[in-house]
Order: sequence, then structure tokens, then C-alpha cells
Amino acid sequence: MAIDAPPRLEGEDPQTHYRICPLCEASCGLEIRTAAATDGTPARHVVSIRGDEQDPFSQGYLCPKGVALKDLHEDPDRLRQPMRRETDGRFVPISWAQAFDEIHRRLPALRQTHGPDAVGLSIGNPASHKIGLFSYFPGLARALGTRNIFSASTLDQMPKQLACGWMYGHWLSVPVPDLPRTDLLIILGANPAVSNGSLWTVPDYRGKAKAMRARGGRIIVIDPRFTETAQAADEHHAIRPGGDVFLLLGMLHTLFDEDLVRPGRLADHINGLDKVRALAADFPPAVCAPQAGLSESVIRQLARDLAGARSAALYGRIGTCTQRFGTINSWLIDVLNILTGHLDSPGGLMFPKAAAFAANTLGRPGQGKGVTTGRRHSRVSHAPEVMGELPISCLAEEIETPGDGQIHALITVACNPVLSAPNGARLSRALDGLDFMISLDPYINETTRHAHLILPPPSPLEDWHYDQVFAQLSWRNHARWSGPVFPAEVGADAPQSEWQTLLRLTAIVNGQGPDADLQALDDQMLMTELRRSAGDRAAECLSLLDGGAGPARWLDLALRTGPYGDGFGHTPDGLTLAKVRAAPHGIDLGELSPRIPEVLRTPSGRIELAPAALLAELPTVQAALQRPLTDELLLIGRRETRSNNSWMHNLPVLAKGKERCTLLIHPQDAARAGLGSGQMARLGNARGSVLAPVELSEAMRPGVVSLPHGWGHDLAGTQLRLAAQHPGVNMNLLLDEDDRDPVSGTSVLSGVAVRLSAAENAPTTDH
Ligand SMILES: Nc1nc2c(c(=O)[nH]1)N[C@H]1C(S)=C(S)[C@@H](COP(=O)(O)OP(=O)(O)OC[C@H]3O[C@@H](n4cnc5c(=O)[nH]c(N)nc54)[C@H](O)[C@@H]3O)O[C@H]1N2
Ligand SMILES: Nc1nc2c(c(=O)[nH]1)N[C@H]1C(S)=C(S)[C@@H](COP(=O)(O)OP(=O)(O)OC[C@H]3O[C@@H](n4cnc5c(=O)[nH]c(N)nc54)[C@H](O)[C@@H]3O)O[C@H]1N2
Ligand code: SF4
Ligand SMILES: [Mo]
Repeated sequence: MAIDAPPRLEGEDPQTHYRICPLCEASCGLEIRTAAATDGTPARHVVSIRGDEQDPFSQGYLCPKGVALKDLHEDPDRLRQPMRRETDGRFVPISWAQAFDEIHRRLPALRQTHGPDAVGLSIGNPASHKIGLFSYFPGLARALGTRNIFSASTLDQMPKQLACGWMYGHWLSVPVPDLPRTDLLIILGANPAVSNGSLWTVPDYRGKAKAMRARGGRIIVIDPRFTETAQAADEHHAIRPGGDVFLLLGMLHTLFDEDLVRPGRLADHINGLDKVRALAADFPPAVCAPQAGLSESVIRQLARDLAGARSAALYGRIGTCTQRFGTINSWLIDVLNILTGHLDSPGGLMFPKAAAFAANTLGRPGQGKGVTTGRRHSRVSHAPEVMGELPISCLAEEIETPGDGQIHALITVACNPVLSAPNGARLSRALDGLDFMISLDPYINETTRHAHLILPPPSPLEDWHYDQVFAQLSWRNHARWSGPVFPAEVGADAPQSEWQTLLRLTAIVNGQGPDADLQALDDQMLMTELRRSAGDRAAECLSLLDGGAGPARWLDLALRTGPYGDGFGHTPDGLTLAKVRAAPHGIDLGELSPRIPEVLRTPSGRIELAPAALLAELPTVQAALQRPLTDELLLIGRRETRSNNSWMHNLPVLAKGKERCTLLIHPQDAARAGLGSGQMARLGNARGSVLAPVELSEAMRPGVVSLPHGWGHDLAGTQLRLAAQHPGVNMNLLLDEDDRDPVSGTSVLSGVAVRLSAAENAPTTDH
């Protein structure tokens, strides 16, 4: 979709800026025009936001959320100053100095009394789109020394990162479809036509898919709903929610059974093929078919299609992750690509090579330490640590349960778990019991309303950015710098950027007080890193680095020592921060190319096809396979173009239009429950119940209903005035916080059993 705003410039001194959109993984390049007010006041405003046609990576694409950056920048509810919650519950603005003084008074004392684990840290999705948060959060976590670290990863992609960590040796070695060159794309549990890709940065998926089909390529979608992606595909199979593990094992069985295993070049780089062959024997497609909700012939044919294609990519995403067997699914998807010779091959699943920060470009090529999990466990449920964190679904119990290590204080950074995690009602109550809570967030929302202090960021248009994460997951290699569009409109004592807020908190935790010299602390942290990587030349390197302070210097270091870097003069034509900054539309670094074995960082230097921790789970899969099927109605989620998780419902350009928090239901199921279009339905289970208007849809697999997540903006004490007018309901009230993939700690967010009835006149949520 190209959103064409008229290029009319209203105001004086028109200027054009280029930056990437920080709202979703697609990372579209934007052209933002600004002008000064005509009345002579100095304030500048956004006149138009369009896709940047000259951006080599996104080529002019953007979606309506990109246009909404103007609304976000101007939103009167967006906080511009720290807020303190008074005893009567009202939030009042305070100065930054007051905020940091209060933190200095309260936080170290709490740690002193209760120990380091008493402070919890939780970080959410937008942090992966902000270099300042992403790069300075680890420093705060280290300073706190708490085991109680949580993030949205355990509501999302942790299973894939864990599977890839075990197989390839690093958490971010996640291969992506090479769409421009593939003949067959099989999509499992993803809807890139709406989400614009995830663990696959692919702006304008629709346009690329159309071009791929026009040259004879084929797309198959496997999803309980006939999604927007399925509508633009050649084939759709309505799988039973949670059935993926059985489909994938049935396909694996078929490959061995029908002698279709051809790993090709990869044969020399894999460990564990015999173990995989042995386990596949237990899952014949005929046995797997009922639990998958697909026929044996469909399962077999999918395996044959994958094996028979000249080039093919089997890609799975959140629908395959947020399940009981999320890590097993994520692993099997790659195993199938490997055994059919499609991993690391043009047109298959390939590893991007990012210009900066990619661990799989650092250290010794082809071998490394691999990944470790379970170094700590959560106190109450004994859930293992993965990637340095605990399952976010354990947060409430860790706050509620007395004893050593109980969480007494919480710092939330860009997250809204009261809406985004299972059983937000319980979490809400738990947050009320905290002695101290600090939120870094632009809004008073369902989570931050519980905070004692809210520390807001500048608007994204007031900050610079360089993408640290998604360049490692991109359909094509690139390096793009995003400069600030406006100077930060914050007070003199305010952090100009969120890394400064995090560094200030780090200094307070380190015992340096609320007025520490941040430049000195930043120099010290950078020197520690440089001594490690540059040894004797550390001081010299520091003096060579561009960017002043904060993440810019780290970025210069990462670019210069990265795979396309100048190596501090070794490769004079190579990248530096200055070079990347000088390219307003970004620098194209070419199509994906094969990287095995160089990309591997496993101790063996091989792809681990059969990680022991996953083999150990297979008896549980066997047991699930034997379980009788019930005819319970199963609830799944969905995403929608004008929505982004829980936090963009307050922006006028996105809020307009028809009601979006509706219950999609197949007409047969609606008739059985006596429900008609537009009627209010009550969805309930042992956890709770919610009311939502019915939207009849033939796109749903019968027996499956869908509600989007991120809604339920009717809670007291928030300040999201527009969102509150169309609050919707929080589907996560129906999810069980104890229901998770035990391997990765990721919550089960899909395929949850619910009862359906016509609603009486009752309130929209039950808490
Ligand atoms: N049922 C169900 N639940 C789901 C999902 C699902 O598919 N189904 N999806 C899950 C997924 S994939 C994810 S990623 C999670 C997301 O879970 P969260 O990250 O907890 O939720 P978001 O809605 O992304 O909330 C982002 C928060 O960051 C704040 N914010 C926005 N910009 C900034 C900024 O620049 N700085 C700071 N400091 N804060 C900012 C917003 O105001 C908001 O409070 O939700 C998960 N929940
Ligand atoms: N417009 C918009 N874009 C977004 C977001 C947003 O909220 N709105 N969120 C962003 C975030 S944080 C993320 S993580 C990405 C996610 O990106 P995607 O993974 O593409 O997200 P979804 O659209 O939720 O797609 C998941 C699909 O899985 C299907 N599904 C549900 N259960 C099952 C199952 O058991 N098996 C199978 N095979 N399929 C199942 C659902 O019907 C759905 O179509 O999107 C990002 N982009
Ligand atoms: S798809 Fe939309 S929200 Fe995502 S990066 Fe592009 S413009 Fe932004
Ligand atoms: Mo996500």
C-alpha cells in the first residue's frame, strides 16, 4: 500500500528529512516534510509523511502507521515531562531533577534492604526499534544484578531464537526467506500481508509476493484463518490451532519415508541426522493428521512440494511460536528446510549479513561458544532463564510471593504487559502491591498507571536512530541512518534521548548519585569494551570514534569493525558512521548470499540438527498426539493494519474507521450459539470472560474464533482519551499465565479453549 499524502507544503521554510519508521519490523524509509508556522512562531510541524522512493530497501513503501507518526508526535496525551503519582492516584508533572532525586532516595534503599533481585526489569517491543533503549538497557540490568528480567520476547519470538541459538550458535542467527529468488514460499502461522513480516524484515510483502507469483512462484499459507496473506496466495490449508507440531513431524516423516532427504551441500555441516531420522519414525502423517486438522495427503504433499521445488522456503512465525510446542515447531521448520537443501541457498531461507552489531559476523568465523540456558531459574515456578531473562508470565507471581528474591520494585521500559501478557487482571493487582515502580513510557496507560514515576521519551521524530536488530533479519542487506527531524522539545535538565535516562538510572544504581557525569560513565563503559577488543590500542580507538557520546560512538565502532567496515583504516573504502550518515536514503549492501559454515557459532562448528533439550521433549509431543480431540471452540488472535499491539489506538489517523476489536466467527458456530452479526457475544473460560461484537466470517476455520490483542482501554486511571472512546476488550484476560512452552518460557497465546454465548447486558470487561 502506498499512502499518498499531497505534496502541499503548508508553512514556511519547508525542509525534507529522511528516516526509517520505528514502529514495526518492516523499517520503511520515510520522507518527512516539515515547515515552520506561518505566524512567525519558531515551532515547526510535520506537513507530510510519505514512503521514501529512493530508499533502496523499502523503495517507497509505507503503511498508515508510518503516516501516524505525525499524530504520535502531536498527541496531546503523549507525556512531555516526568509524572509522579500522588497518594490520591492523580499524576502530576515534576522536573527531571525531582524525578531522579526521588529515584535516588528510594531505589538504592530498596536494594539495600531486600537484595538485588528485589528490583524487577521488564522491557517491551518498542525497545527493539530504539537504539538508545536497546543498547543501554543491558548496562542497567548489569548494574542491578537482578535475575528478575522479563520482556515481550516470551510473548513472541523466544522459541525461534532459542531453536536457532541451539542449531546455529547465536540467538540472532535466524534465517529469512529469500523472496526475490524463491519458487515456493510456504507460510505457517504468519500474516505478513498485514504484519509486514516478523523475524523477516520485508517492507511491502504484498508487492513482493505479487511480483514473485507473476514470475511463476507459488505461495502456500497454513493458518486457521483464510488471512489477507492467504487471499494473495495460491493455496491455503486451515490448520487446527496448535496443530503445527503434528503437521511438521508428519512432513518430516514423509521426507524419510519417501526418500526425499537431500541436504546437498549442507550434508558436510550437520550433526545429528540419524537422531532426526529416528524420531521422525514415530510420527506417520496418518497418525498426525487428526491433531493437525489436515488430511494425510495434504501433509505428504506439502513435504513433496518442499522437497521437489528448485528453490523453496518454509517460513513460520508467531502462530507457530506462541504454542505449547513453540520451540519444537521453530526447530522443525529449519530442519525441514535443511533436509530439503533449501537452507542457505538462493531462493531458500538465508542468513542476512548486517553491517553492525551482528554477533554472527564477529569473533572466529564458523565456530563459537553456542548458547546456554537455565543459568538461573525463577523462584516460584522454577522456569529456566533463556537469553538472560525469565518468562514474563511469571512476573505477577514473583511480585506476589513473599520470601527471599521477591520483587519489591519494578522498572518497566516500553512495555504494557497489563494488556500484552496473559491474565493482565492479576498483573494489575500485583503491580499495586509494589513498593516502587518506575516506567519509561510516553503514556499513562494500563501498565504505567500503576507506576510511582513515569519518565517519558522524546518523540521518535526528535531522536536519531540506527536499526540494531532488524538489519540482521532483512530481506536484503543495507545500512541506514535516521537523523532527528526536530530538536528535542524537552526542558534544559531533561535527557535528550532515552539512553541518557537509562544511563542516569545506571549511575544511581552504581551509587554515583543523581548528578553523575554521564559522559565520564559512558567513556568508562566504552573503554571497558575497547580494552577487550582493541587491547593496547583502546585509548587510540576511543579518540578515533565519531559521535560524541551515547550509542553513536558504539555504532561507529560496530560499523568500522563490522563485515563492511573500514577496520579503522584497513579497508579505506569501508563503512564508517560518517559514511552511513552521509547517505540520506541509506546504503544498499546487496542481496543475501550463502554463509554456511562462516555464520555458525556452535562449539562443534556444525549445524546441530538434534538439540538434546528438544529431543527430551518429544515424549510430551507423543502424549499430546494420543490425547483425544475435543470439540471445544478455540480462540486465536489477529493483527490489523491500523493497529500495533496495544499502544497506537490513541492516534486519530489510526483510530478512525470501523470497529476493529470484533469477534470473528464462522457462521456455523455463530448459528450454533444463537448469535448474529453485530450482536454482543460473551466469551468465557475458567480465567475470565469478555464481551465482544460478533463479525461473521467464512474466513474462520469452523470451531475457531478470533479476537485481536492489545485492546481493553477502559481501565481507570489511564490517560488515552481517544483510545478510551473505542476501548475494545482484552483477549488476554482469557489466557492462562501458567500455560507456556516450558523450553523457551513463551506463553501460549493461541488455540485457547473458550465458551461462547449471547451476552446479557453486562460490562465489557470483568475486572
Ligand atoms: N494474545 C496475544 N497477546 C500478544 C500477542 C499476540 O499475538 N496475541 N503478541 C505479543 C507480541 S508479538 C508482542 S511483541 C507483545 C508486545 O508487548 P509489549 O511490548 O508489552 O506491548 P506494546 O503494546 O508493544 O507496548 C509498548 C509500550 O511501549 C510504549 N512506548 C512506545 N514508544 C516508546 C518509546 O519510544 N519509548 C518508551 N520508553 N516507550 C515507548 C508504549 O506506550 C507502550 O506502553 O504483545 C504480545 N501479546
Ligand atoms: N499491523 C500490525 N503489524 C504488526 C503488529 C501489529 O500489532 N499490527 N505487530 C508486530 C509484532 S510485535 C509482531 S511479533 C509481528 C507478528 O507478525 P506475524 O507473525 O505475521 O503476525 P500475525 O498477523 O499475528 O500472524 C500470526 C498468524 O498465525 C495464525 N495462527 C494462530 N494460531 C495458529 C496456529 O496454531 N497455527 C498456525 N499455523 N497459525 C496460527 C493467525 O491466524 C495469524 O494469521 O507483527 C508486527 N507487525
Ligand atoms: S509497515 Fe508501516 S509501521 Fe511498519 S515500518 Fe513500514 S510504515 Fe512503519
Ligand atoms: Mo512482537
